Order: sequence, then C-alpha cells, then structure tokens
Amino acid sequence: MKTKVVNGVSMPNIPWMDKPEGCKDVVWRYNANPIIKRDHIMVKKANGYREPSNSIFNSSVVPFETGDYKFAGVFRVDDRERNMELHAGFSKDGINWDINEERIHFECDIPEVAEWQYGYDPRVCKLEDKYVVTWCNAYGWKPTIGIAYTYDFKTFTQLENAYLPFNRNGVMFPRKINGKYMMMSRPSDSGHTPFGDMFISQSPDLTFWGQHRHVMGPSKGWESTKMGAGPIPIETDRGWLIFYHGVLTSCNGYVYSFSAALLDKDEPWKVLKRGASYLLSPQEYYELVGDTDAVTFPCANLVDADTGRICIYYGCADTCTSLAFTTVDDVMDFLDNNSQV
Ligand code: BMA
Repeated sequence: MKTKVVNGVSMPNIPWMDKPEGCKDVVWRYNANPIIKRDHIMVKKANGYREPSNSIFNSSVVPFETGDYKFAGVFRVDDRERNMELHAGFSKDGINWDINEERIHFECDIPEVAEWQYGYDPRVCKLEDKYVVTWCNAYGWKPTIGIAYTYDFKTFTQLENAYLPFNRNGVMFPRKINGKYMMMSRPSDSGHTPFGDMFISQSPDLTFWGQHRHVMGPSKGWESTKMGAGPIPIETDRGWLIFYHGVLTSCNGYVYSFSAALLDKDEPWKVLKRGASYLLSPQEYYELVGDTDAVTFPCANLVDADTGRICIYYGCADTCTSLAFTTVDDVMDFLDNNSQV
C-alpha cells in the first residue's frame, strides 16, 4: 500500500469481490446487489401488527462481535405507513443481515428530545469505547441531527440534538482532533432542499456544538445542486479520506452520485483533494428505479487497514441496499490525477 490507513483495524473478513476483468471503474459494484431488498424484514409495528418493510436503504454498519455475529448496524427501514424508522441489525459476513423487526427505542432522559417522530440516514461511528449513532432526527417534525450511543446495539442512549433544524447528513469523525469531537453536516430546509454545503462543527462533549467551519459546496455538474457527507472518514497518513454524495438537477429531478475527497489531518475543513468526476452514479436498474429514482447514497464504509480494501454500503433509489468496492490506493490515485482543487 502506498497510502497507509492510520488508527484502523485489521479486517480479513471484510466483504470483498475482486475487480471484474475489464472493469474500468475506480469503484465497482458487488455482483449480487442489492444485498438487502425492500421487503427484507417483517416490521413489527407499535400496534403489534407485522407486515413486510416498504424499503431498507441509506444504512450504516461497523465491525462488532456478539455471539456468531461479526458486524452490526443501524438501518433505515420505512414501513408500509411510510414512517421512517431506525432498526438495529447483525451479520456474520457483512452481506447477509438479520435486522430486528422492531424499531430502536432510544432511551432519553431529556423530555424535550425524547419524543420519537421520525429518523433516517443513520451513520454509526466507533468512537473511543462506544458506538455513536447520528441520524436525521425530527424535532418538532423538523429535521436536525440526533445523536445517541450504544455499547451493544440493544440499548441506545439518546443525547441532545446537535443543531437547530434544519440539518441533515451528520457524520462523526472517529476520534477527537485537537481535543474536540468533530462532525460534518449539511444545513438544509424543511423540504427537498435545492442547496447544500458541507460544514464541520466541533464539540468538547458531544452535546455543545460550535466553531463551525465551511468545508465545501456544490461544484461540478454531477454535484451542482447540493452535496453532503457520506460514510465515516477514513484516517490515512495523507489525511482524512471521505466519500461524499453530490446532487445534480436533471429534467426528471435530483440525481444522487458520489465521489471522494481528502481532508487535512488536523484542520479537516481544509480540502486537499476533491474528485472532479463522480466515482459511482445511478446506472443499474436498482439504482435508477425505486421509490425515489436515480439515487446512490453511501452511508458506511468498512476498511481493512492491512490491505486498504474498502467496502462501501450505499442506498439505491431509496428502496434497497447495495455494496461497492475499491481500495485506498485506487481512490488516492484517482484523487491525485483527477482532483478539482
Ligand atoms: C434525502 C433523504 C435521503 C434520500 C434522499 C433522496 O433528503 O431522504 O434518505 O436518499 O433525500 O431522496
């Protein structure tokens, strides 16, 4: 490996498929996509009634051992009332998932925050001794960033919302930087937001967030409408490697693609490299057609620190969940030769 993963974990069991012969892409799709189909689970509703899920997408996973399981995650599951809920799930191989029928019930001793309304686009970040979950959380039915932590993916303790509404795509860095927790986010509006820049906010305690810094905004055609954070940043010896989504407005509506960027190690609001082109865009049927057409939306990555292999989990057309693969060196070569900054 030319670029080293720093503070990473060895993951010989990372879900993986070699790049297919003749494939010219930097990021390639798993040949058994989607790994989680829309009706993958029966959802148990509050009234006890069970029915198939409407969709499972934009979800986040981490390595986590419990019993035979080696991975855990928090999944966005929309039910057939079209409520947007978060469910915990477990997997032996990162590909076949056992997702709980019942949504997560967050424990929260702050009455103003405790009332559950909806949650979507979860991210899970291993941070010190816990797993921190951030998601788009309703406060007064308006979206902002919710934060909770868990040790076991059974009990989740919810903290204060990080920001005022409206905000989306809150993504934690996996360690303190210069003594502060850091989170990317994208201030938004109450609807389908036709704008969006990425910011980083800082906190001493995961409760009070400030010292906001602008990172980047819309740019090239594929990300000309809005852009925002994707999976948890990967620490390398050259800086923080991130995948992020960008949105183009076509004649048919929004098109969600993703690319990569490299952020400064100590001041991650400084963008060192930023992909000029997208790395993956909606091109397969399951990415083009669904409850929201033409969406590829990455919310998690697993990284093997020994080989630099990366497995990306992305939501497809707001309906199902897929995998794509690349390596740290492949992405760094792309950024070195095709950066817009
Ligand atoms: C966002 C969220 C995402 C979704 C995207 C495209 O506002 O709802 O979950 O993937 O829109 O519909």
